[in-house]
Amino acid sequence: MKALKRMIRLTPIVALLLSAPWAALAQDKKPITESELKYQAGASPLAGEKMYQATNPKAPPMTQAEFDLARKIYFERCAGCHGVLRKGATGKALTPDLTQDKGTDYLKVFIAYGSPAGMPNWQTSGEMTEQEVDLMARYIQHDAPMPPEFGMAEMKATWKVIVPPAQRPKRKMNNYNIANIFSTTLRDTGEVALIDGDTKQIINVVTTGYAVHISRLSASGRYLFVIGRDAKINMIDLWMPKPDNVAEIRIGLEARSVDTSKFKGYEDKLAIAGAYWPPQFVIMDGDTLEPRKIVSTRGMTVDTQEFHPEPRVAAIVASHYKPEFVVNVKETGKTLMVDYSNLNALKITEIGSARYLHDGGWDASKRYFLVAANNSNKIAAIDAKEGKLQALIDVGKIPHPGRGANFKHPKFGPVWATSHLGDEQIALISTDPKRKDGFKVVQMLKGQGGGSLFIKTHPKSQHLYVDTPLNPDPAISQSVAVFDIRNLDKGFTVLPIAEWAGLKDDGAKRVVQPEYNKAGDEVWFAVWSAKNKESALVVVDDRTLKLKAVIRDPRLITPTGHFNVHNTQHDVY
Ligand code: DHE
Repeated sequence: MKALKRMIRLTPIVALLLSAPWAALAQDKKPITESELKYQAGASPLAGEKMYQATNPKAPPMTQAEFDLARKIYFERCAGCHGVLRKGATGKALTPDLTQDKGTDYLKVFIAYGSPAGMPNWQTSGEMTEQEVDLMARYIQHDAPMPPEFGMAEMKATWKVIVPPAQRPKRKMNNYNIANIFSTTLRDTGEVALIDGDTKQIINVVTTGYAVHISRLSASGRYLFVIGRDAKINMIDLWMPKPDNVAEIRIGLEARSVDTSKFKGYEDKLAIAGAYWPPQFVIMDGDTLEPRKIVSTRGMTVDTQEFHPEPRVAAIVASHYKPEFVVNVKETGKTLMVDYSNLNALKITEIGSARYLHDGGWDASKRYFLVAANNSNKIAAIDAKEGKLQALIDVGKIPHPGRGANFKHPKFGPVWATSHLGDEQIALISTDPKRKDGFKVVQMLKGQGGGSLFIKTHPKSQHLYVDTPLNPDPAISQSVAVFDIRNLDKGFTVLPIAEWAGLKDDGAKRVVQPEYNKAGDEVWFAVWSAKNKESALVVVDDRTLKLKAVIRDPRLITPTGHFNVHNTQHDVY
């Protein structure tokens, strides 16, 4: 009742503000979609970090307790879009110079009611109380508190070699077909399930970092590296009788990416991980994770050339052409080619493209790395041989390829494909530099809808799978579209993956990330529900597009990504 009265009192101001462009608060921004919002607005592990209260005398006062609560809410709900230091990313910048001019009432309306540009209606949706909205409106008028740095001493303090290299097996000590093991992210339990791709049995559930994100393989395929959102890396030895952790380290307070050196002569020698906070990447020994070199990514943006204090590290891949890591930096819109042949005289080639670089993968020749600049609706193609930008390609709204999909188009030759979070299109980009239309979109397919995250094919397959887990329509988020590569104009077939899982309860059952087995004749999907609901993995026979197996197990809590050892090791996608 009190809330309602308060809302009514705010009504004229609400009407005024909701019709006024929120863009006045920051740089002009395109509206963001519901799918993108769901994707970006995940809780940051920084919510649990201690930070000093920064009090701005021009802002409305806050007690220490209020500040601590507001800070926690900010990192749980807001930081994914507005950035750690509130400099803006998918969401607007919310620094005191911008927010104080607006005043508390104005800010409260925006937080409570949201905006057509994509700001959620936190109060009217019931996600925040009136008191919390008031708290947040005051909080964002104070200076953003700075989370702590994380240098060599902090890293070393978290570094553990659980089984030293000398005590590890000298040869494979199990009978698993290692190349066909899948590492499945169990997002909300902070674990990965190692699943035997041949028998579909769980080999081990290994404890990893918080809200674990991706898995990558060493060049030899022996070691599996897993990174959590809390920047913890776990190194798992697949040669052990029961594969398990042999080393771990935290390389920061928040992270998403990890990879290992793949160039000839450097196989299994080095590992690299990129952090969201602090904005930095770290090169480590490939067999122990001992940190060797930390490099900050703070610097100037590619376009307006202004300083950015928190350029997060997004996708990292290892070059096959040179002893280099390809490190993509989100907020500055730059790809760094990091030459790891001499860590004491580190050479970095900086290639500018567009903001905000996120995820990407190699073309079939592994010479070109194609990365989504998702806020610019572009794909940047990096030539790893020449160390230059090959092309900046306009695609659909918010491209999100995962690592993309490579196949031979019947008419246009080799192409790399991406789907989109913001629309239903699938962009096919020619990756043949000799063609006139090389590194241009040669065809746009129409999929089921927006909210797509991952797309996949395999050199032995004639199919292209496109998921749509963040589409608001459950019929679309719970199924997957399959195209016949030989006849793309025919449109797609829909596979009801969630229905095939046969789950009894009413979970979200989002179907996420197609991943092939080693042979390329079956495709695995996660059917992802909340932590307290049952989830499953569904395996499809790629030849017949019929259900082949359902993997259900009480330990499979919130499965999301899955990574086949062979395909991940050899960049097959
Ligand atoms: Fe991811 C890859 C960041 C939310 C599942 N994700 C990546 C990469 C980055 C990233 C930078 C590329 C890593 C690389 O290749 O080195 N992801 C982020 C976010 O910042 C974001 C938007 C919000 C967040 O809070 O983390 C986010 N991601 C998600 C999810 O909600 C997903 C769907 C479920 C989950 O497990 O959290 C998810 N992201 C994945 C997966 C990959 C990934 C499965 C690897 C794709 C691949 O094929 O390699």
